[in-house]
Amino acid sequence: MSNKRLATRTCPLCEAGCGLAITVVDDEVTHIRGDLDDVFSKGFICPKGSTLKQLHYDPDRLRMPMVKLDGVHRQVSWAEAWRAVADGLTNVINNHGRESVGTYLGNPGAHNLSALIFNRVLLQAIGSRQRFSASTVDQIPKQVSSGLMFGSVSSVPVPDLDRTRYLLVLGANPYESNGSLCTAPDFPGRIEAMQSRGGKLVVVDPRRSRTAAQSDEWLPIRPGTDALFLAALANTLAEDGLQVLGERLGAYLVGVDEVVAALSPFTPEAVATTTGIDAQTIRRIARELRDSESAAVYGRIGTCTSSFGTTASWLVDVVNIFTGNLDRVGGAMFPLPVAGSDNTRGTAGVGKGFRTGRGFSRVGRHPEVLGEYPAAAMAEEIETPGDGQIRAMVVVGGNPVLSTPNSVRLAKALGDLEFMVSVDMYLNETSRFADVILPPPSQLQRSHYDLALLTFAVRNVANYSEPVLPLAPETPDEWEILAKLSAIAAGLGADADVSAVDDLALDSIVRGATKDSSSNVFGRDDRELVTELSKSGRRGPDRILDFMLRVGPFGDGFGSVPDGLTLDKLIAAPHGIDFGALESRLPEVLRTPSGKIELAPSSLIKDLVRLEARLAETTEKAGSGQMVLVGRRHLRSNNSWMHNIEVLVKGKNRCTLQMNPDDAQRLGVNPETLVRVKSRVGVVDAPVEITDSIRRGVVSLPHGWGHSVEGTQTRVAKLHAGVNSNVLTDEREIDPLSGNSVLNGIPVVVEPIF
Ligand SMILES: Nc1nc2c(c(=O)[nH]1)N[C@H]1C(S)=C(S)[C@@H](COP(=O)(O)OP(=O)(O)OC[C@H]3O[C@@H](n4cnc5c(=O)[nH]c(N)nc54)[C@H](O)[C@@H]3O)O[C@H]1N2
Ligand SMILES: Nc1nc2c(c(=O)[nH]1)N[C@H]1C(S)=C(S)[C@@H](COP(=O)(O)OP(=O)(O)OC[C@H]3O[C@@H](n4cnc5c(=O)[nH]c(N)nc54)[C@H](O)[C@@H]3O)O[C@H]1N2
Ligand code: SF4
Ligand SMILES: [Mo]
Repeated sequence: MSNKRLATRTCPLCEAGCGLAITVVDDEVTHIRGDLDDVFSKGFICPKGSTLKQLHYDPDRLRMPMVKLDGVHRQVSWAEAWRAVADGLTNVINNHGRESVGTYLGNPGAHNLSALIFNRVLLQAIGSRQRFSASTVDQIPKQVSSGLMFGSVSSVPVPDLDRTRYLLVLGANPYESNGSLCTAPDFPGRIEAMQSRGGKLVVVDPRRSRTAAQSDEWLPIRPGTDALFLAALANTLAEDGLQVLGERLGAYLVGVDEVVAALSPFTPEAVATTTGIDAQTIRRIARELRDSESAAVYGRIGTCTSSFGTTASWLVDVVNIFTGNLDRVGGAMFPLPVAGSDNTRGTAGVGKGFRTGRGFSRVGRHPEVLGEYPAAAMAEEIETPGDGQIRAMVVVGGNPVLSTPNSVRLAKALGDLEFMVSVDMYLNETSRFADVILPPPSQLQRSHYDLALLTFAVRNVANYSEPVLPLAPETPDEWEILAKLSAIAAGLGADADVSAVDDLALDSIVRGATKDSSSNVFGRDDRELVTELSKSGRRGPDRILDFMLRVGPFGDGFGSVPDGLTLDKLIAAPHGIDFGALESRLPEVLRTPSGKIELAPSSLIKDLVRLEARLAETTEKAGSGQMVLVGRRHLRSNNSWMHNIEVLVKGKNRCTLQMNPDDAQRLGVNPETLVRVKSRVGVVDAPVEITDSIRRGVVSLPHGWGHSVEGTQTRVAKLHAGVNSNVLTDEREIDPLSGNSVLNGIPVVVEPIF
């Protein structure tokens, strides 16, 4: 008799967090579909969701560690791998000190409960300031602007998608990406529902993306100029008079007059030429936003990965405020995360605030931001001799060789390290440089809770997934890998006990909460709470999650809140628990020293001077091969690492350089030929795709491709290699306020290849 069961779990591949219903027969996954009963996604999935099965069974996915000997990776036992890590790391630390160990934490860590809890432990154990992550090629500008304005880097207002009547989207393409910093399974369906109830979608994007194609109005902006467009929207609103702020928002704001004054140069007329959007349109959009029953402005990758990433992110919320839409139904709202958010801890309404620059990187003198330095500075920190030079790297779930700027330089630098360890399930473009690769179990063999992404959800929901398949015998879970690495970095050796690391991690979290006078366990005996938590037999992130749920805003407070949430209760609800639509959180959500929304942080006001200078520059030079490069995402792709799944890569080549027909004609480029693209830092040859869905003067190449390098073990991806767009992006170009890389709006020259 075969043993058939149905399991549910949240898809960990992108931020939408869809519920999956997984059929398992005798511990073999036979089928994955959308979970119709999931409280949030209600059956929706994209083509990637069902490929967790293919990912699990992918023969190239590493099941055992690898150690590199004489340039070749070979499979070893876990014991041997741990000895190699202990030797390698200890040597570097003993010879060069802790600062010589760098870390890079990649994107999948934001979708992974083990990493979300134990990466922090690892960073502490390593004890180096040389910390880098995918945050600085992504969302850190929004976190900085939120930190400065609202006092917490996780207080990112999200569009109240299900109730809004007007959505202005800048530099995001949720029809392909399924949304980001706005957790909303079936984002497209929610947009269409808004349109059916009479709402309007406006998309600002140099490309007529799938989202732009669905919009009621598409504004093909010049790359890199969103901050100017947003400044002009705010300028128009201020000029018309800000009565709309009224008492509701007015009472919580400081710095209104200062912002209004600083925005005065940015009239719609002043920005029209540079942005490519005429003054009349800018004024009209500003007034539509203000006069709509409700409206939200939402900016993502296109606004963040620009030289004015932080300023644009701030201006998004300035416009949300100037139209009266912050923190109200149908506007831009603050979620109330069920677990783990720093805006549900500490005194409500006031806090220490946020600052950057508590230290500077060694070579480029980049300010520290959220405890890290720009990923773009990683190569120089490895190459440049002197005290604190990076000699060893620990990479957890990241592929910076494909995802960070000037990849050629970074790849060379990684090759020159004394020691490198990757925690990764593939031998790929980055992990091929690792002396030791430690593979985590597959996505189906671990528990899950979207601790990070539910912080940005358009409804307050909680959903826990138990592992669908068991771990192979003698195989560590990812948290055990991270805990062991931590112990080794702390000098405890290859045989160190991971449960001691786990206990310490839990103890420090519990102690913190019992000392927080606003916590529902304030003043309780921390030993007693730890004992209570441990009764379940849970270890690692599950035990810590239980604690986070119980001290969260819906938690049981270990008995102090009858009917409150615990992990047991969440497990008993396999389709998740919906705590309802977003509700107003001002002023309680604030953690600024003033207890107000800081509308005019000095660093942002100062950056407007730099922004004004941008008005004088032109991005496109007519009559030459000079173009600006932007990226794009495709529904069937996930950054750099799902290209080894045949069903996702088969069919026509998607790694093409999109170009407008007028530019193609001007440059003598013929359809379906190869073109050469050159930037300050590199050159790639890519097949051209001539399409009128892109603005003149702009070309687009997706990132995450370029799988033809030597020494990897990704057989399918190699057959669909594509080219690496980050060979072209420039590591010198960063947003000075956040350290984020400029990945869009790269000056390039495009030439036909004859
Ligand atoms: N299928 C799929 N889904 C994903 C991912 C994936 O790789 N594939 N990655 C996930 C990750 S890590 C993230 S961060 C999110 C990102 O989610 P999104 O922010 O939605 O990312 P993109 O789809 O890259 O959309 C960015 C858009 O910005 C446009 N753009 C480029 N430059 C500019 C500019 O200067 N101004 C404006 N206004 N627009 C510009 C591009 O043309 C593109 O359409 O997606 C997540 N979801
Ligand atoms: N030009 C350009 N570059 C970009 C972007 C862009 O829009 N344009 N987007 C940027 C963005 S938004 C992001 S988020 C970054 C992503 O940058 P990275 O995080 O550096 O790269 P990923 O492609 O996500 O690679 C993830 C790695 O983790 C491994 N992995 C997958 N799951 C797990 C897991 O559960 N545990 C562990 N330990 N490893 C795992 C994969 O095998 C892969 O090697 O790329 C950025 N780069
Ligand atoms: S949209 Fe994202 S979370 Fe949903 S199935 Fe696709 S990859 Fe998974
Ligand atoms: Mo990302």
